[in-house]
Amino acid sequence: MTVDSSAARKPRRSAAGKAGTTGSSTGTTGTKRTTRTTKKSTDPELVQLLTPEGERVKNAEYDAYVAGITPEELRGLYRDMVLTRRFDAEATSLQRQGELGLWASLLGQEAAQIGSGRALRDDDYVFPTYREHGVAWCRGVDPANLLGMFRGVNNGGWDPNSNNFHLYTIVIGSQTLHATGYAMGVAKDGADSAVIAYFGDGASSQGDVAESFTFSAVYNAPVVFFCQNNQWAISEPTEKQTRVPLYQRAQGYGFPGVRVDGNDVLACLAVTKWALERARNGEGPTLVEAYTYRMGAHTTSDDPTRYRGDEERQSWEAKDPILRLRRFLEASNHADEGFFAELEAESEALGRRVREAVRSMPDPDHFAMFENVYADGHALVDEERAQFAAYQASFADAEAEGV
Ligand SMILES: Cc1ncc(C[n+]2csc(CCOP(=O)(O)OP(=O)(O)O)c2C)c(N)n1
Ligand SMILES: [Mg+2]
Repeated sequence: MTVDSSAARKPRRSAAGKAGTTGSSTGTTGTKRTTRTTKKSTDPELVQLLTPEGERVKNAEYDAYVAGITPEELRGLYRDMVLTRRFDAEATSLQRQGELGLWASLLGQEAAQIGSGRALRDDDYVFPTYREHGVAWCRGVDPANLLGMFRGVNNGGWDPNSNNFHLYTIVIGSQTLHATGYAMGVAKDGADSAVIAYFGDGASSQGDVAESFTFSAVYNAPVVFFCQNNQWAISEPTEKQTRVPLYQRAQGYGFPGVRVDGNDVLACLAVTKWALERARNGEGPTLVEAYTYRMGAHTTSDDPTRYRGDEERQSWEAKDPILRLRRFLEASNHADEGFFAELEAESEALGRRVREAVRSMPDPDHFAMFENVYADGHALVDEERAQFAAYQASFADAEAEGV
Protein backbone atom coordinates (compact mmCIF):
# COMPACT_ATOMS: atom_id res chain seq x y z
CA MET A 1 0.00 0.00 0.00
CA THR A 2 1.40 3.39 -0.86
CA VAL A 3 0.82 6.38 1.24
CA ASP A 4 0.39 9.73 -0.45
CA SER A 5 2.82 11.69 1.65
CA SER A 6 1.83 14.91 -0.08
CA ALA A 7 -1.40 14.80 1.86
CA ALA A 8 0.50 15.31 5.07
CA ARG A 9 2.11 18.40 3.62
CA LYS A 10 -1.08 20.00 2.45
CA PRO A 11 -1.93 22.90 4.68
CA ARG A 12 -4.95 22.07 6.72
CA ARG A 13 -7.95 24.25 6.41
CA SER A 14 -7.35 26.97 8.97
CA ALA A 15 -9.47 26.55 12.02
CA ALA A 16 -7.85 29.30 13.97
CA GLY A 17 -9.88 32.25 12.80
CA LYS A 18 -9.17 35.70 14.08
CA ALA A 19 -8.41 35.31 17.70
CA GLY A 20 -5.93 33.04 19.37
CA THR A 21 -4.12 32.39 16.08
CA THR A 22 -0.74 30.83 16.53
CA GLY A 23 1.99 30.16 14.02
CA SER A 24 1.53 26.98 11.99
CA SER A 25 3.81 24.01 12.04
CA THR A 26 3.84 20.82 10.01
CA GLY A 27 5.51 19.04 12.87
CA THR A 28 7.64 16.88 10.49
CA THR A 29 11.30 16.24 11.19
CA GLY A 30 13.58 18.63 9.41
CA THR A 31 10.84 21.22 8.85
CA LYS A 32 11.54 24.55 10.39
CA ARG A 33 8.97 25.26 13.04
CA THR A 34 7.31 28.62 12.77
CA THR A 35 8.04 30.75 15.77
CA ARG A 36 5.06 31.75 17.81
CA THR A 37 4.68 35.47 17.40
CA THR A 38 1.30 35.90 18.97
CA LYS A 39 0.15 35.18 22.50
CA LYS A 40 -0.39 31.68 23.84
CA SER A 41 -3.49 30.14 22.31
CA THR A 42 -5.12 30.09 25.72
CA ASP A 43 -4.70 33.83 26.33
CA PRO A 44 -8.01 35.59 25.93
CA GLU A 45 -8.08 38.56 23.59
CA LEU A 46 -10.89 41.05 23.84
CA VAL A 47 -12.16 43.21 20.99
CA GLN A 48 -12.96 46.63 22.41
CA LEU A 49 -13.76 49.89 20.61
CA LEU A 50 -14.99 51.92 23.59
CA THR A 51 -13.24 51.82 26.95
CA PRO A 52 -15.27 51.92 30.17
CA GLU A 53 -14.34 55.62 30.32
CA GLY A 54 -16.01 56.13 26.95
CA GLU A 55 -12.82 56.62 24.94
CA ARG A 56 -12.77 55.34 21.38
CA VAL A 57 -9.88 52.94 20.78
CA LYS A 58 -8.75 52.00 17.30
CA ASN A 59 -8.97 48.47 16.03
CA ALA A 60 -7.43 47.60 12.67
CA GLU A 61 -9.75 44.66 12.04
CA TYR A 62 -13.13 45.92 13.20
CA ASP A 63 -13.13 49.72 12.81
CA ALA A 64 -14.33 49.34 9.22
CA TYR A 65 -17.60 47.82 10.42
CA VAL A 66 -18.60 50.97 12.32
CA ALA A 67 -16.70 53.51 10.21
CA GLY A 68 -19.77 55.17 8.72
CA ILE A 69 -21.82 55.32 11.90
CA THR A 70 -23.53 58.70 12.33
CA PRO A 71 -24.16 60.63 15.58
CA GLU A 72 -27.86 59.91 15.08
CA GLU A 73 -27.19 56.17 14.92
CA LEU A 74 -25.03 56.39 18.03
CA ARG A 75 -27.84 58.15 19.86
CA GLY A 76 -30.14 55.42 18.56
CA LEU A 77 -27.99 52.72 20.16
CA TYR A 78 -28.02 54.66 23.42
CA ARG A 79 -31.80 55.06 23.26
CA ASP A 80 -32.24 51.33 22.59
CA MET A 81 -30.17 50.43 25.64
CA VAL A 82 -31.89 52.91 27.96
CA LEU A 83 -35.40 51.88 26.93
CA THR A 84 -34.54 48.20 27.18
CA ARG A 85 -33.18 48.68 30.69
CA ARG A 86 -36.26 50.67 31.69
CA PHE A 87 -38.63 48.05 30.37
CA ASP A 88 -36.63 45.31 32.09
CA ALA A 89 -36.82 47.15 35.43
CA GLU A 90 -40.57 47.54 35.01
CA ALA A 91 -40.92 43.81 34.40
CA THR A 92 -38.94 43.02 37.57
CA SER A 93 -41.22 45.33 39.57
CA LEU A 94 -44.31 43.77 38.02
CA GLN A 95 -43.13 40.34 39.12
CA ARG A 96 -42.48 41.60 42.64
CA GLN A 97 -46.04 42.94 42.72
CA GLY A 98 -47.50 39.59 41.68
CA GLU A 99 -48.36 40.59 38.12
CA LEU A 100 -45.88 38.15 36.53
CA GLY A 101 -45.00 34.62 37.56
CA LEU A 102 -41.29 35.06 36.80
CA TRP A 103 -38.87 37.42 35.08
CA ALA A 104 -35.32 36.89 33.77
CA SER A 105 -33.60 40.28 33.82
CA LEU A 106 -31.06 41.32 31.18
CA LEU A 107 -29.55 44.02 33.40
CA GLY A 108 -25.90 44.55 32.37
CA GLN A 109 -26.25 42.79 29.02
CA GLU A 110 -27.80 45.67 27.07
CA ALA A 111 -24.74 46.36 24.89
CA ALA A 112 -24.29 42.72 23.88
CA GLN A 113 -27.93 42.50 22.85
CA ILE A 114 -28.42 45.90 21.21
CA GLY A 115 -25.03 45.82 19.44
CA SER A 116 -25.66 42.38 17.96
CA GLY A 117 -29.37 43.04 17.39
CA ARG A 118 -28.72 46.20 15.40
CA ALA A 119 -26.17 44.39 13.23
CA LEU A 120 -28.95 42.21 11.81
CA ARG A 121 -30.95 42.72 8.63
CA ASP A 122 -34.72 42.30 8.63
CA ASP A 123 -34.47 39.08 6.62
CA ASP A 124 -32.03 37.48 9.09
CA TYR A 125 -33.53 35.04 11.58
CA VAL A 126 -33.00 35.09 15.34
CA PHE A 127 -33.19 32.17 17.77
CA PRO A 128 -33.14 33.59 21.34
CA THR A 129 -33.03 32.16 24.85
CA TYR A 130 -35.37 33.58 27.52
CA ARG A 131 -33.26 36.69 28.29
CA GLU A 132 -33.01 38.39 24.89
CA HIS A 133 -35.33 41.32 25.61
CA GLY A 134 -32.92 43.77 23.97
CA VAL A 135 -32.73 41.72 20.78
CA ALA A 136 -36.54 41.43 20.79
CA TRP A 137 -36.65 45.23 20.98
CA CYS A 138 -34.37 45.51 17.95
CA ARG A 139 -36.62 43.09 16.04
CA GLY A 140 -39.68 45.25 16.75
CA VAL A 141 -41.41 42.79 19.10
CA ASP A 142 -43.62 44.87 21.40
CA PRO A 143 -42.18 44.66 24.96
CA ALA A 144 -45.69 44.06 26.31
CA ASN A 145 -45.89 40.91 24.18
CA LEU A 146 -42.78 39.53 25.87
CA LEU A 147 -44.60 39.58 29.18
CA GLY A 148 -47.60 37.45 28.28
CA MET A 149 -45.72 34.19 28.73
CA PHE A 150 -44.19 35.38 32.01
CA ARG A 151 -47.71 36.24 33.20
CA GLY A 152 -48.92 32.82 32.11
CA VAL A 153 -51.60 34.09 29.76
CA ASN A 154 -50.24 32.70 26.50
CA ASN A 155 -47.87 30.05 25.22
CA GLY A 156 -45.37 32.36 23.56
CA GLY A 157 -46.59 35.83 22.83
CA TRP A 158 -45.75 36.64 19.23
CA ASP A 159 -45.68 35.15 15.76
CA PRO A 160 -42.01 34.29 15.12
CA ASN A 161 -42.35 34.87 11.39
CA SER A 162 -43.65 38.42 11.79
CA ASN A 163 -40.30 39.66 13.04
CA ASN A 164 -38.00 36.73 12.19
CA PHE A 165 -37.59 36.33 15.95
CA HIS A 166 -38.27 32.85 17.24
CA LEU A 167 -40.15 32.26 20.48
CA TYR A 168 -38.16 32.32 23.71
CA THR A 169 -36.54 28.96 24.40
CA ILE A 170 -36.18 27.72 27.96
CA VAL A 171 -34.62 24.32 27.21
CA ILE A 172 -31.00 25.38 27.49
CA GLY A 173 -29.02 25.29 24.25
CA SER A 174 -31.69 23.59 22.12
CA GLN A 175 -32.23 26.68 20.00
CA THR A 176 -28.68 26.41 18.63
CA LEU A 177 -29.80 23.23 16.86
CA HIS A 178 -32.93 24.94 15.56
CA ALA A 179 -30.77 27.79 14.28
CA THR A 180 -28.32 25.44 12.60
CA GLY A 181 -31.08 23.52 10.83
CA TYR A 182 -32.72 26.76 9.78
CA ALA A 183 -29.39 28.08 8.49
CA MET A 184 -28.79 24.88 6.50
CA GLY A 185 -32.20 25.51 4.92
CA VAL A 186 -31.31 29.12 4.13
CA ALA A 187 -28.18 27.90 2.35
CA LYS A 188 -30.15 25.31 0.38
CA ASP A 189 -32.60 28.04 -0.68
CA GLY A 190 -29.66 30.04 -1.99
CA ALA A 191 -30.67 33.08 0.10
CA ASP A 192 -28.02 35.46 1.39
CA SER A 193 -29.65 36.04 4.75
CA ALA A 194 -28.04 34.84 7.97
CA VAL A 195 -29.15 33.23 11.21
CA ILE A 196 -28.08 34.06 14.74
CA ALA A 197 -28.40 31.84 17.80
CA TYR A 198 -28.16 33.35 21.27
CA PHE A 199 -27.11 31.23 24.22
CA GLY A 200 -25.27 31.51 27.51
CA ASP A 201 -22.00 30.33 29.04
CA GLY A 202 -23.87 27.57 30.86
CA ALA A 203 -25.56 26.43 27.67
CA SER A 204 -22.13 26.00 26.09
CA SER A 205 -21.79 22.79 28.14
CA GLN A 206 -24.86 21.25 26.53
CA GLY A 207 -24.49 18.48 23.97
CA ASP A 208 -26.93 20.35 21.72
CA VAL A 209 -24.44 23.20 21.37
CA ALA A 210 -21.59 20.80 20.50
CA GLU A 211 -23.79 19.11 17.89
CA SER A 212 -24.79 22.40 16.34
CA PHE A 213 -21.12 23.45 16.13
CA THR A 214 -20.28 20.19 14.34
CA PHE A 215 -23.20 20.33 11.90
CA SER A 216 -22.88 24.01 11.09
CA ALA A 217 -19.15 23.59 10.45
CA VAL A 218 -19.37 20.61 8.13
CA TYR A 219 -22.39 22.04 6.28
CA ASN A 220 -20.86 25.51 6.24
CA ALA A 221 -24.15 26.88 7.54
CA PRO A 222 -24.68 30.67 7.58
CA VAL A 223 -25.09 30.93 11.34
CA VAL A 224 -23.58 33.15 14.04
CA PHE A 225 -23.37 31.63 17.50
CA PHE A 226 -23.66 34.55 19.89
CA CYS A 227 -22.71 33.41 23.37
CA GLN A 228 -23.32 35.93 26.13
CA ASN A 229 -20.82 34.90 28.74
CA ASN A 230 -22.39 36.69 31.69
CA GLN A 231 -20.08 34.75 34.06
CA TRP A 232 -22.87 32.76 35.67
CA ALA A 233 -25.23 29.90 34.89
CA ILE A 234 -27.62 30.40 37.78
CA SER A 235 -25.13 29.77 40.64
CA GLU A 236 -22.37 28.07 38.60
CA PRO A 237 -19.45 30.28 37.57
CA THR A 238 -18.02 30.00 34.05
CA GLU A 239 -14.80 28.37 35.26
CA LYS A 240 -16.90 25.31 36.08
CA GLN A 241 -18.05 25.08 32.46
CA THR A 242 -14.78 25.20 30.58
CA ARG A 243 -10.99 24.80 30.70
CA VAL A 244 -10.42 27.32 27.89
CA PRO A 245 -11.96 30.69 27.09
CA LEU A 246 -15.26 29.85 25.40
CA TYR A 247 -14.49 31.52 22.06
CA GLN A 248 -11.49 29.21 21.61
CA ARG A 249 -13.76 26.19 21.45
CA ALA A 250 -14.62 27.15 17.87
CA GLN A 251 -11.11 26.23 16.73
CA GLY A 252 -11.74 22.57 17.40
CA TYR A 253 -14.75 22.62 15.10
CA GLY A 254 -13.00 24.47 12.29
CA PHE A 255 -14.48 27.94 12.41
CA PRO A 256 -13.38 31.23 13.95
CA GLY A 257 -14.16 32.36 17.45
CA VAL A 258 -13.83 35.89 18.80
CA ARG A 259 -14.19 37.34 22.26
CA VAL A 260 -15.73 40.81 22.28
CA ASP A 261 -16.25 43.22 25.14
CA GLY A 262 -19.92 42.52 25.75
CA ASN A 263 -20.39 45.84 27.57
CA ASP A 264 -19.20 47.79 24.54
CA VAL A 265 -22.09 48.30 22.14
CA LEU A 266 -19.88 49.50 19.29
CA ALA A 267 -17.59 46.49 19.49
CA CYS A 268 -20.58 44.12 19.64
CA LEU A 269 -22.08 45.83 16.60
CA ALA A 270 -18.83 45.63 14.63
CA VAL A 271 -17.95 42.03 15.49
CA THR A 272 -21.48 40.78 14.79
CA LYS A 273 -21.53 42.59 11.45
CA TRP A 274 -18.27 40.89 10.55
CA ALA A 275 -19.61 37.48 11.58
CA LEU A 276 -22.87 38.02 9.64
CA GLU A 277 -20.90 39.09 6.59
CA ARG A 278 -18.93 35.83 6.75
CA ALA A 279 -22.21 33.93 6.89
CA ARG A 280 -23.62 35.81 3.89
CA ASN A 281 -20.44 35.26 1.90
CA GLY A 282 -20.67 31.51 2.32
CA GLU A 283 -17.80 31.34 4.79
CA GLY A 284 -19.83 29.42 7.37
CA PRO A 285 -20.36 29.77 11.11
CA THR A 286 -18.67 32.04 13.64
CA LEU A 287 -18.65 31.93 17.42
CA VAL A 288 -18.86 35.31 19.12
CA GLU A 289 -18.30 35.29 22.87
CA ALA A 290 -19.64 38.52 24.33
CA TYR A 291 -17.83 38.89 27.64
CA THR A 292 -20.29 40.55 29.99
CA TYR A 293 -21.92 40.24 33.39
CA ARG A 294 -25.35 39.36 34.71
CA MET A 295 -25.84 42.30 37.09
CA GLY A 296 -29.04 40.98 38.59
CA ALA A 297 -30.34 37.65 39.78
CA HIS A 298 -30.67 34.71 37.40
CA THR A 299 -34.44 35.18 37.61
CA THR A 300 -36.75 36.70 40.17
CA SER A 301 -36.73 33.26 41.89
CA ASP A 302 -33.00 33.48 42.55
CA ASP A 303 -30.97 35.12 45.32
CA PRO A 304 -27.39 35.71 44.08
CA THR A 305 -26.16 36.88 47.51
CA ARG A 306 -26.10 33.18 48.41
CA TYR A 307 -23.28 32.41 45.98
CA ARG A 308 -21.38 35.54 44.90
CA GLY A 309 -19.84 38.59 46.52
CA ASP A 310 -20.83 42.21 46.08
CA GLU A 311 -17.26 43.24 45.09
CA GLU A 312 -17.61 41.31 41.85
CA ARG A 313 -20.78 43.18 40.96
CA GLN A 314 -19.20 46.51 41.87
CA SER A 315 -16.20 45.85 39.60
CA TRP A 316 -18.61 45.27 36.69
CA GLU A 317 -20.70 48.33 37.56
CA ALA A 318 -17.63 50.39 36.60
CA LYS A 319 -17.88 48.85 33.11
CA ASP A 320 -21.56 49.68 32.67
CA PRO A 321 -22.54 49.58 28.99
CA ILE A 322 -24.93 52.55 29.08
CA LEU A 323 -22.65 54.81 31.06
CA ARG A 324 -19.70 54.29 28.72
CA LEU A 325 -21.70 55.23 25.61
CA ARG A 326 -23.09 58.27 27.42
CA ARG A 327 -19.55 59.38 28.26
CA PHE A 328 -18.57 58.97 24.62
CA LEU A 329 -21.64 60.86 23.35
CA GLU A 330 -21.00 63.72 25.75
CA ALA A 331 -17.27 63.95 25.13
CA SER A 332 -17.78 64.02 21.37
CA ASN A 333 -20.72 66.46 21.55
CA HIS A 334 -23.04 64.00 19.85
CA ALA A 335 -25.83 64.47 22.39
CA ASP A 336 -27.00 67.39 24.52
CA GLU A 337 -29.00 67.68 27.74
CA GLY A 338 -32.23 67.98 25.77
CA PHE A 339 -31.68 64.53 24.25
CA PHE A 340 -31.10 62.89 27.62
CA ALA A 341 -34.12 64.64 29.18
CA GLU A 342 -36.43 63.62 26.34
CA LEU A 343 -35.22 60.06 26.58
CA GLU A 344 -35.90 60.03 30.30
CA ALA A 345 -39.51 61.07 29.63
CA GLU A 346 -39.83 58.46 26.87
CA SER A 347 -38.53 55.77 29.28
CA GLU A 348 -41.08 56.62 31.92
CA ALA A 349 -43.88 56.57 29.33
CA LEU A 350 -42.71 53.12 28.17
CA GLY A 351 -42.74 51.85 31.77
CA ARG A 352 -46.31 53.10 32.25
CA ARG A 353 -47.49 51.65 28.95
CA VAL A 354 -46.04 48.21 29.72
CA ARG A 355 -47.54 48.22 33.22
CA GLU A 356 -50.99 49.08 31.92
CA ALA A 357 -50.75 46.54 29.10
CA VAL A 358 -49.82 43.74 31.51
CA ARG A 359 -52.53 44.54 34.00
CA SER A 360 -55.20 44.57 31.33
CA MET A 361 -54.18 41.30 29.64
CA PRO A 362 -57.25 39.08 29.47
CA ASP A 363 -57.14 35.69 31.13
CA PRO A 364 -56.56 32.98 28.55
CA ASP A 365 -59.16 30.65 27.15
CA HIS A 366 -58.46 27.43 29.07
CA PHE A 367 -58.73 25.34 25.94
CA ALA A 368 -56.16 27.35 23.99
CA MET A 369 -53.36 25.09 25.24
CA PHE A 370 -54.73 22.26 23.11
CA GLU A 371 -54.50 24.31 19.93
CA ASN A 372 -51.50 24.23 17.60
CA VAL A 373 -50.03 21.11 19.23
CA TYR A 374 -50.33 19.23 15.93
CA ALA A 375 -51.08 20.81 12.58
CA ASP A 376 -53.82 18.24 11.80
CA GLY A 377 -55.02 17.33 15.28
CA HIS A 378 -54.22 14.16 17.23
CA ALA A 379 -56.31 11.52 19.02
CA LEU A 380 -54.38 11.85 22.29
CA VAL A 381 -54.79 15.63 22.32
CA ASP A 382 -58.54 15.17 21.63
CA GLU A 383 -58.77 12.75 24.56
CA GLU A 384 -56.93 15.15 26.88
CA ARG A 385 -59.14 18.05 25.78
CA ALA A 386 -62.26 15.99 26.55
CA GLN A 387 -60.91 15.00 29.98
CA PHE A 388 -60.13 18.60 30.76
CA ALA A 389 -63.63 19.69 29.64
CA ALA A 390 -65.16 17.12 32.01
CA TYR A 391 -62.94 18.35 34.82
CA GLN A 392 -63.99 21.96 34.21
CA ALA A 393 -67.66 20.94 34.03
CA SER A 394 -67.36 19.23 37.43
CA PHE A 395 -66.97 22.67 39.03
CA ALA A 396 -70.21 23.84 37.42
CA ASP A 397 -71.99 20.76 38.82
CA ALA A 398 -70.55 21.42 42.28
CA GLU A 399 -71.63 25.08 42.15
CA ALA A 400 -75.16 24.08 41.05
CA GLU A 401 -75.38 21.75 44.04
CA GLY A 402 -74.21 24.59 46.29
CA VAL A 403 -71.07 22.71 47.40
C1 LIG B 1 -31.80 21.42 29.28
C2 LIG B 1 -31.97 22.27 30.51
N1 LIG B 1 -31.26 21.97 31.62
C3 LIG B 1 -31.38 22.74 32.71
C4 LIG B 1 -32.22 23.82 32.73
C5 LIG B 1 -32.34 24.70 33.98
N2 LIG B 1 -31.67 25.98 33.72
C6 LIG B 1 -32.38 27.08 33.44
S1 LIG B 1 -31.40 28.42 33.17
C7 LIG B 1 -30.00 27.52 33.47
C8 LIG B 1 -28.64 28.17 33.41
C9 LIG B 1 -28.31 28.74 32.06
O1 LIG B 1 -27.14 29.51 32.14
P1 LIG B 1 -26.56 30.25 30.90
O2 LIG B 1 -26.60 29.38 29.70
O3 LIG B 1 -25.24 30.80 31.28
O4 LIG B 1 -27.60 31.42 30.61
P2 LIG B 1 -27.97 32.68 31.53
O5 LIG B 1 -29.16 32.25 32.36
O6 LIG B 1 -26.80 33.04 32.34
O7 LIG B 1 -28.38 33.76 30.59
C10 LIG B 1 -30.31 26.21 33.78
C11 LIG B 1 -29.33 25.17 34.11
C12 LIG B 1 -32.96 24.08 31.56
N3 LIG B 1 -33.79 25.13 31.46
N4 LIG B 1 -32.80 23.31 30.45
MG1 LIG C 1 -24.74 32.69 31.92
